[in-house]
Amino acid sequence: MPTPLEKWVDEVAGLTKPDRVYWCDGSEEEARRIVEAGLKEEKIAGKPVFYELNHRTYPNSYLHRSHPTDVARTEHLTFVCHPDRETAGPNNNWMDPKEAKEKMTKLSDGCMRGRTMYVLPYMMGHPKSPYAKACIQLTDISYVAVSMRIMTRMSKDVIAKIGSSEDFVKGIHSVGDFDPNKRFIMHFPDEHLVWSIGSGYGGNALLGKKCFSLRIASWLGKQEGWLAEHMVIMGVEDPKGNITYITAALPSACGKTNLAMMQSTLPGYKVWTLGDDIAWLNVGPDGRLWAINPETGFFGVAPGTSMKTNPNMLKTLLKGTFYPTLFTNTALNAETNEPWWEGMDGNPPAHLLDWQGKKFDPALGQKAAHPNSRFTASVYQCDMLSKEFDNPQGVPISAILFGGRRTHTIPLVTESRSWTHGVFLGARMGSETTAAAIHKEGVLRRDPMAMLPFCGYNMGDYFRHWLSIGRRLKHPPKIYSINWFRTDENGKFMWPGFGDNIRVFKWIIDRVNNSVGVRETPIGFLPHLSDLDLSGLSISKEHLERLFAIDVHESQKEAQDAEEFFGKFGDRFPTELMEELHGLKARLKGR
Ligand code: GTP
Ligand code: SPV
Ligand code: MN
Repeated sequence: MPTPLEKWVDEVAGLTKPDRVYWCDGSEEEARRIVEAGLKEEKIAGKPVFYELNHRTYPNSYLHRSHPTDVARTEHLTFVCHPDRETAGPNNNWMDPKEAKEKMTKLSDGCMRGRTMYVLPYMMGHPKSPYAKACIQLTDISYVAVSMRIMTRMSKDVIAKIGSSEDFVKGIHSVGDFDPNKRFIMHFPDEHLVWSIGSGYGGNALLGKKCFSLRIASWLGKQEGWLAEHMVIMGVEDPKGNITYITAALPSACGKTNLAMMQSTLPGYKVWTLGDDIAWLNVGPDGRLWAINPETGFFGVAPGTSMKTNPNMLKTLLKGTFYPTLFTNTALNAETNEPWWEGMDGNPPAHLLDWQGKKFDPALGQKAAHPNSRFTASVYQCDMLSKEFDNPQGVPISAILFGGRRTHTIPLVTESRSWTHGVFLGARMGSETTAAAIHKEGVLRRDPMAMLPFCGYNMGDYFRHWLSIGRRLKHPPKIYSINWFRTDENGKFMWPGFGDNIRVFKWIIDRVNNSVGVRETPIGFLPHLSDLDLSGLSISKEHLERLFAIDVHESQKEAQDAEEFFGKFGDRFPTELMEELHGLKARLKGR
């Protein structure tokens, strides 16, 4: 008797008609073979899936050039198919599940012909964690198979764990013919199923990542009483050796990987990495909030990563273990056979190929690496990985940070007055858009909790869920709003950022330990500027004041914009948060 898993794999193979079906075991030897297939047999628009890089300087590293139309998440082609539109909410594209299935079935008929279907068994979360989930993804491209082996705990043990159960997370993925008109990323939350066709890119194709661990998991979390969030998890060790665990939600390409790997500029402070993209948050029996990172890899933005901004990330990339390191859509130094991107070091090298493999001509004024070019590397290559990384229970969280790219209005750091006010600070978040998804860059959009593209259900209900989690916490984390991106009249970032962000963390830890006070303002609690440790930084008092300046007119406009956004959720938007908004408006008016 075939198991439900075997039956499902057979059914999908019957529809997609691959030449071969290959069940992965997650071994090193197997990874080498799949890379080999990507170097030689498999093609994308007639070109290889992988190119070998200089293994002397970049051990076990490969370059992947995607299809030219397939360079970022495609939010407009991403659907959450709840039985009714209301449950998906105004924050999601919705399609009736039956209609979506019919559409995908039609598009998938024979879509794997001539290819291998890889069956990937993996866990999101440590297998011993009570919060972990057993998953199977089917894919027809080596790049996704190898990436998933880096990003998740892939092992044949997962097949044994699933056994004859029907209870496993399903992902069907095919690159199809990369036609953007036939590209869809469909979620069926009630069936724990993601079905994606037409793209091989990151969040569109690594279905354990955003599709399952955020969109579907957020829905599971709503039903089961936990949260799936777009957050970095880090431990910050102080000079006495105490470690404070903190999570931070920032929209795509707004600094999570950089926080996760922060090289502190304050003596005695050290950051330990737990995750750079996704946190699953559970209320522990002790009434604290506990976080695990369901992933085991970094899929990080390459441009801007340098020995100056993020030395720990570069060291991780160069470590070279039996997990391969992948570079996607970076430029290539044709002389040294090494990857290159803007902001890595100095001027472009003389013999540079751009992300599509064409000779790079700086005179054309284009970037050599795609702005959303990325690296994929195992967390186990990271020297600053927290010793708690594999702890099945996770780590207890003392502070939650909400931030975005805001050139104006939002101060460097603001403390919330309560959990509810903190949820309000998360709900009113906005950020200027980046290259991580296909849309116009640099436009301010509301992005509550950095989850707008990833919340798998109505965000009005999501805000209520956040409030209900707060009610169950005996020791709730403090909640902060942060902003590293405020600019001056010349458009220059006013805060040095990167390793100097530790100065804000030090203040937050001092607040968690109740060792410094705050000043009350209409928008929340701000630091006494003298409590910020700016030793070794040359920053004038006037400059610092501008980082914290509250412009009443701008803040009123901000509140107005948030109110319009909240209005989209109608009755589902919680009154507690509307009261926070009214309180803010009244305080800004001086009442
Ligand atoms: P996703 O992987 O897309 O979810 O993004 P992420 O939040 O992990 O973003 P990442 O850390 O890769 O940041 C990407 C961009 O933000 C790069 O261009 C960085 O140079 C820039 N960045 C990160 N931290 C800072 C900072 O403190 N200050 C400034 N000015 N830029 C920063
Ligand atoms: C993001 O866009 O937030 C990412 C990259 O982390 S992707 O995996 O493509 O979603
Ligand atoms: Mn992300």
